Amino acid sequence: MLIKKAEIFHLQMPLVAPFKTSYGEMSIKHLCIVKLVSEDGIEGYGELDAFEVPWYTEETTETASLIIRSHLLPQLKGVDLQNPNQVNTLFKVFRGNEMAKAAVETAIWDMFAKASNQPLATFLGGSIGDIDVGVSIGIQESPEILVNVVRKYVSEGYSRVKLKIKPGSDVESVQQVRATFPNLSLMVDANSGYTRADIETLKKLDKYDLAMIEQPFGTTDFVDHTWLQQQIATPVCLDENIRSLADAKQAFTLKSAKAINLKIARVGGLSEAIAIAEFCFENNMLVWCGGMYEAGIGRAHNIALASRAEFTFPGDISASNRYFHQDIVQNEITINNGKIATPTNIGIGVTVDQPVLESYCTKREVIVLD
Ligand code: OSB
Ligand code: MG
Repeated sequence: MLIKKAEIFHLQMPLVAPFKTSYGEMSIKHLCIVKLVSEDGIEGYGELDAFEVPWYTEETTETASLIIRSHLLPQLKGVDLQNPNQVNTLFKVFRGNEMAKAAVETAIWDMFAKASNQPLATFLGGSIGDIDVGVSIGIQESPEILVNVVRKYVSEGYSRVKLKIKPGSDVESVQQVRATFPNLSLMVDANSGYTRADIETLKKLDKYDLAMIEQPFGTTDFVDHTWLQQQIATPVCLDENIRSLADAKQAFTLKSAKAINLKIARVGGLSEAIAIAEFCFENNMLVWCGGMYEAGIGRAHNIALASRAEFTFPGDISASNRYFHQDIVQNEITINNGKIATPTNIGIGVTVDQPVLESYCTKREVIVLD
């Protein structure tokens, strides 16, 4: 497969509701859609999910789109790809920039799935069917408001709820939600907002039967997470820390975590993501699919990945309408009885709604690879 042309659509999509984490607040999702075309006219789509601001990782929409244009696409020039796994190796010569890499690599997976006439889910080794999904709820104004937001999502059928926490907005919120929903599968995500000095707060959270506590400490720390895991029964889950299979091995060896929130964008694409999922499964570490406030393209890639057998815990894969007034794909992702169905059409299985895409588009680049 020879890639001949790329288009990068820069989008700004207003969110239905602002999303607040320990990092800050987001009310417009910036993203890029990467469309690749092969010499045979096969089209593949990937989504660049770096944020506008470099708070979750170093990458931003601007830096990552520059890396795609100036380094990643030129690296594909003249290469007759035999297998989508080759892309991961080709891109390894460049350091970091995982989200930029994933945007291009996932588009190539879409092309190969289409070329083999298969839905991406089965092409990736997963299956067609329904996947269990959860919801990640941002920090709210008060615990009472939070309880009502949780109630709404539970009534929509989400089978697991994740609460964003930060120092000062944690124990009281968790206590009230747990008191209202004694049997709910509940977890928290600190987005690295805590340090060792917060151990007493973390020990209090340990009393609420949480499925896990995600990324309490620094984004490159493994040692303090090990120290914490030794003192609490709640499994520690790593998100920001895990950028590669090597990071997953390090977390396992050092016993820094019992679970990994796996995001395609954060680990540079689907090849690395599958390798991490396989590693976790073999070593009894829980692995589940995280989210990056994706639009319909990124969401479809997540659903295909989460259809693999390693994914037994509901992912942060919610319906399109929880994020956007209108998604950029014709067949929006919807939730039925707490589940999302894997698309059955070939490739990512969703079709871009071009007028809607263009309505969010602020800039379009065309790159010809010859
Ligand atoms: O930490 O998992 C996170 C969203 C943006 C950046 C980081 C995170 C998140 C989420 C939301 O938790 C997951 C989603 O609904 O897409
Ligand atoms: Mg997280």
